[in-house]
Amino acid sequence: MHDETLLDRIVGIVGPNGVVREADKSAYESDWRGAYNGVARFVVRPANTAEVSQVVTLCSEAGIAIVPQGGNTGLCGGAVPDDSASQIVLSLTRMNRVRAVDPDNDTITVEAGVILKHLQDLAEEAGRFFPLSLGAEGSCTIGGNLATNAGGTAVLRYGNMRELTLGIEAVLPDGTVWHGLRALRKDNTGYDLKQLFIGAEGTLGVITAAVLRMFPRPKSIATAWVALSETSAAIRLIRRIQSLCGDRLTGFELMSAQSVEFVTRHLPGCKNPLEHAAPWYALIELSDTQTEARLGDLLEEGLAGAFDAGDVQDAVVANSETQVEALWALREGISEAQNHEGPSLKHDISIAVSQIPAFIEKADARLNALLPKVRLVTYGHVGDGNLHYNVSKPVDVTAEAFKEHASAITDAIYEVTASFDGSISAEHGIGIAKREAAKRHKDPIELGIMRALKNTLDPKGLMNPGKML
Ligand code: FAD
Ligand code: S2G
Ligand code: ZN
Repeated sequence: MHDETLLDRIVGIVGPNGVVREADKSAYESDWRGAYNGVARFVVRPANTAEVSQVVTLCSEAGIAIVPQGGNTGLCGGAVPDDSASQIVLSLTRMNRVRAVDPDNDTITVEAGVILKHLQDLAEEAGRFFPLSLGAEGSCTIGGNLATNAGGTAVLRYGNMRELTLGIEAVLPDGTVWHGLRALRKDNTGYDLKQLFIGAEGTLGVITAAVLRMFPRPKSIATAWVALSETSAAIRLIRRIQSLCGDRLTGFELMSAQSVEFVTRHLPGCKNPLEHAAPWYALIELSDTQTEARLGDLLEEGLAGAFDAGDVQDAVVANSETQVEALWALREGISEAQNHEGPSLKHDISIAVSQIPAFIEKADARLNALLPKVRLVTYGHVGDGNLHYNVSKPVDVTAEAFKEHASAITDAIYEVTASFDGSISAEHGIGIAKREAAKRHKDPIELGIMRALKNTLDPKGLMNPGKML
């Protein structure tokens, strides 16, 4: 179908405001880091599910591929078009309505284009809490959070998007609308179909809305920044705090000295609150629905025990909201700070929590043998067994030379991950970035089942082709 005809047909569905002008397309054609770039035939922004359905039907009949896009903060190149200028980027950002808020059912129903931070605020306005929290929450969307099964810093207590979702509405690759917005906690009538689309990265259909769980709002928190001598101390500390506080432990983030040093070097106002440097740091957060829950005392009791056991070298418990924010800024700033240090390689791996120290030891040894003085920016949601094992080039190595080592470095990290029966993607998905690695490391039977599902739901292969599978 010629561009003019196609454009006329699309404008006939979404109106002139529903198609991004040629001059403004570039923001939709590159990912957050500029690591993945493409050319969209058109960027289409439907306003509602009916328009999504009509555009998808039109594309299905015309054999035109679609790339669903939310906030475009994904880190695996899953939301950008290829460079054929044949694919339509379908941006869900205009679909940002709140369809229902039901505090008594503890659910909220929103459209895919709602920004995560806005959803957190909506839950708060309803006197409730929506726990998903990640560094990109100011621009990532609920549709993208679902499509990548996003995790973030509160998974330890609340789980990732799979656990936070009760129902979804989606447009299938042939344009059919699946009305799955059920607000039921129990529905044992066959396969749990919503879970097919959650984490599918837009390869099985376009998620247009979701029923999400809300939770009692925490009324007190306690946050500590802890200096650790070794990673095994971090694992012992998680269990110590959990034994003392149970599920009031809502966040436990581990950071290497290198990670923290990048942040204090590049992000103005970010300062390590502890006087003496340590090889590792942990950021620990407790929360409770009681206003006077003595969380600070509990945290101090746990840290004192760890100190006596030689696990903790030093610690500070935040004594103000400002200090809590400053500690989280140290943690959330790592991603951005690393960008200031030249080319980096990101690895979002997961292994059993107990294996974290052995993994780090083995992976560090492999990388130092591969490229001496490589800088290891190791941090992440260690309570979930999820490490962001990111690598920055050695100071005295050129970007080009570092790039020549890139695949050997990533292969080595994924081999070590596999030796611990781990996953090459804990929370960011596969996209383009990890497609080849997934072919090597995922169980072939699992890949076969995934391909069978993809061929059944998207026989023409028009939904986000080239991503994930
Ligand atoms: P996009 O990037 O637009 O799309 C991501 C994928 O979902 C693509 O494959 C796209 O095709 C698909 N998609 C998007 N919308 C839809 C839809 N409506 N229907 C079907 N498919 C769709 N992620 C974490 O899990 N945990 C973290 O802690 C975390 N921290 C981050 C920190 C920073 C600073 C940044 C930049 C990113 C971080 N991310 C993290 C990654 C990213 O924010 C998440 O993957 C997020 O869920 C992506 O949402 P998005 O709306 O930007 O999706
Ligand atoms: C985080 C961000 C991704 C990265 O900060 O938790 O998910 O590796 C990560 O920069
Ligand atoms: Zn993360």
